[in-house]
Amino acid sequence: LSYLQDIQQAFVENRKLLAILIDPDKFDEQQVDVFFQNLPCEATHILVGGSTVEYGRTCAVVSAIKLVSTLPVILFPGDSSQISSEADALLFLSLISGRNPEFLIEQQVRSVEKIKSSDLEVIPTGYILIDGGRETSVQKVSKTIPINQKDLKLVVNTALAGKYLGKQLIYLEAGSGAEYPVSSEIIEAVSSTLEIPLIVGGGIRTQQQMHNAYKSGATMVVMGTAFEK
Ligand code: 1GP
Repeated sequence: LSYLQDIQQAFVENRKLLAILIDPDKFDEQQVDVFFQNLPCEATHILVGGSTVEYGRTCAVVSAIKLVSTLPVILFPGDSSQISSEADALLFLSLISGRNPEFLIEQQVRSVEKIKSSDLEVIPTGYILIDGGRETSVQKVSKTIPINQKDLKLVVNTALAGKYLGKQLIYLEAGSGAEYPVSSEIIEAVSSTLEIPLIVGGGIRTQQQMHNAYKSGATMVVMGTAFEK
């Protein structure tokens, strides 16, 4: 099975996935063993990426992870400089909630040469930024406005437009370190309309929040900040 097919199968079987997000700039490779010893046993994937990452850090961190872990490593790049051929797959993100061509198509075109010369599995992903109560770095760096949590219809229509464009996954993002995560209401509305796997992340810190996201229809929950400490 490809990495995407595995996620699609989890969606069909109602199996829940947990991705731990590693921001390469905040990760110490010397501590990689300790980090993995302390991961929850439910973790199924490692995501690597950040809004801005120092050049070369992504490759170094992915290589270090690969030495100690057999979990699939999926890139979650903030821009084209964060493509590492050492990873297994790539969330090929398009920030479809925003109107900044830089993150709708420019960075994607820039990353093509690196992707072509790698074995990375490319997973077309519609990335939707939703207001999580504070200005997060993805909002600052992308210079886009998150969709208000109250604007359910706009979130659903944006996700549907993503599906019609051929995105295989939709990522509902409140932003790393968000004050509150994407609401159950939004996750339910999108999952009942779309019937493709949903990734949900940003501001999820507790088991309760994680289970709420699953119950509402998320196939994969992403947690970053909660594990950085
Ligand atoms: C951010 O969705 C991820 O892109 C994870 O967010 O760091 O708040 O867990 P947190």
